[in-house]
Amino acid sequence: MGKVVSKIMKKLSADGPKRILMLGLDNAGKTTILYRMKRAEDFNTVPTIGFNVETISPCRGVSLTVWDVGGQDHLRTLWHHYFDNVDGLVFVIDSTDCRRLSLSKAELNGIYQHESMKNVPLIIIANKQDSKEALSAEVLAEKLDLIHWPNDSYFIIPCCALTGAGLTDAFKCLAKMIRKRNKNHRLETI
Ligand SMILES: Nc1nc2c(ncn2[C@@H]2O[C@H](COP(=O)(O)OP(=O)(O)OP(=O)(O)O)[C@@H](O)[C@H]2O)c(=O)[nH]1
Ligand SMILES: [Mg+2]
Repeated sequence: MGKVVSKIMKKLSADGPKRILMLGLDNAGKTTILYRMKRAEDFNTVPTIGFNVETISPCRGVSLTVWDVGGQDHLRTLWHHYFDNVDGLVFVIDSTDCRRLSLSKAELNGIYQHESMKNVPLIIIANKQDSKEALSAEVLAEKLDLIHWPNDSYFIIPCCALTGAGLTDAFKCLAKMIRKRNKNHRLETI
């Protein structure tokens, strides 16, 4: 069993870093997450025009190249240009932004309407949990109608990008989902 797992890990790292897309409305905290995961010392974010890209290693053997794309209204129409060869999606929600939850839901559903994004493993980061107004991951899951998504197709994880709480777990979970998907895919093609 151990041998099999290590073989898969080797194969994955041999394949090179996995391509991760990180999307979500403007001000959700995507760039803060990226640089917190990169363990940058001091950083201030400004609204992203275009994208930022960094490679992180949340767990041994798997590198993730994370594309953080700007989420302002006029930039969201460009998201589809990033949809090819995506191994995993991180969708970030500002858990205090109740007013725009239905917009987040529509954007998330819209992403999965694209053929190339169907079946891409999804992690939803319920960010800004340090704030008193933050909705819990359970409430967010309900408001985003995640109950209609297949059970093992996503995880929603409460995080705080300012402190980093929850972030490593979120990316590790995504790496695991990608590993599982690739393994199943390999078995199907045998
Ligand atoms: N309280 C709190 N504020 C956060 C957290 N994460 C990010 N922020 C703040 O939210 C604001 C927006 O963060 P960004 O990381 O720039 O947001 P973004 O999603 O990259 O936004 P766009 O680039 O416009 O798409 C900044 O002022 C961050 O300091 C968090 O976990 N808690
Ligand atoms: Mg940004």
